[in-house]
Amino acid sequence: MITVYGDIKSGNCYKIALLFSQLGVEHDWKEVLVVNGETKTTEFLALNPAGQIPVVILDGGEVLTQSNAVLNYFAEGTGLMPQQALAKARVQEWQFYEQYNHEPTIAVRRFISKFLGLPADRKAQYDSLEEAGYRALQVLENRLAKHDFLVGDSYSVADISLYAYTHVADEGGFDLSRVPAVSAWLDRVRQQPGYIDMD
Ligand SMILES: N[C@@H](CCC(=O)N[C@@H](CS)C(=O)NCC(=O)O)C(=O)O
Repeated sequence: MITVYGDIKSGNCYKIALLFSQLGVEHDWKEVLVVNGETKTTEFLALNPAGQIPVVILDGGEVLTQSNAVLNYFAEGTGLMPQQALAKARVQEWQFYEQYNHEPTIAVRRFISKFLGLPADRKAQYDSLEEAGYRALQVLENRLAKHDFLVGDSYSVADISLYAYTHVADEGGFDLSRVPAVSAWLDRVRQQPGYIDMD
């Protein structure tokens, strides 16, 4: 049985829950909470020295980390991962963008606000990420104003990677009405077969 260590409220973990639901991958979900220090115990660090969720244990006992690597591993050979090399690279383009520009702004503001309760000593960081977060959303808006999905014409793991934190960006203080094409795409993702919510 595949085991996932994660917290469904974390976008990086939710990506995996969403993909597994859409592909019908049976798994055992073990809850691990960052705010309780559960990712920094000796036992957890033995699984993932980076001290982060999600962590996935494959059937054979191999440990797989990095949310987008997990998505790509399970999506390979399914309709959610294109077969052609350039289209696969396009999926990765979005995933690297997500991890370098989108997640560090949108997810971090959400974490500071929703999980830490916007403490005074994190307010400057929270404020400093606003402009870059809107820039990251605008890049999505530019693509989605002309296309229904991020890669090609159909739903793929690239959409899962970017949907995870975008759909809860309001919890990080972002006004999604400023990006109408993104909002319409969020609705399209919600209509995909096997879709599950974050909670
Ligand atoms: N690049 C990693 C990021 C994972 C990550 O940042 N996980 C967060 C929860 S969303 C975490 O475990 N944070 C605890 C920490 O960094 O100490 C991935 O995509 O899986």
